[in-house]
Amino acid sequence: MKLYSAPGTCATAMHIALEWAGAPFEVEHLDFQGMKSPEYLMLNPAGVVPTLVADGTAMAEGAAILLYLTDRFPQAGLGPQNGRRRPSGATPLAGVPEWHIASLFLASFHADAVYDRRKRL
Ligand SMILES: N[C@@H](CCC(=O)N[C@@H](CS)C(=O)NCC(=O)O)C(=O)O
Repeated sequence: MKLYSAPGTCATAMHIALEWAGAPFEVEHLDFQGMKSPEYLMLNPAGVVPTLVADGTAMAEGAAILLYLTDRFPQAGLGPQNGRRRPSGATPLAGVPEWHIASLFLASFHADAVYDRRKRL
């Protein structure tokens, strides 16, 4: 799998999810110019990150990528735990950013604080 990302963006959440999934992957960091290159626009017509290429298919939208990784690597426990259920209904993606992206954002932005706290314990 290959993730197209850019440092400091929302795509960091997908990078973390790939690490947690434990699957082999590579990351290509793009700058804003690279996101608008004809080659990249073929993968993601919106010209934004993230894009995940898996099994020869390019996937856009961070929430969709997280759901894909959650389902493809169930052993990684990326989804809701302890009996909680993934939001469902007419708009199954609607609740995902709340419980998944937000937590991953927190984890990525506050990783140093978390590690420091662990060290102090
Ligand atoms: N709806 C998209 C939004 C992606 C998005 O806006 N990505 C930003 C970084 S967080 C980006 O690549 N911006 C570059 C630009 O707008 O040119 C998703 O959730 O994946």
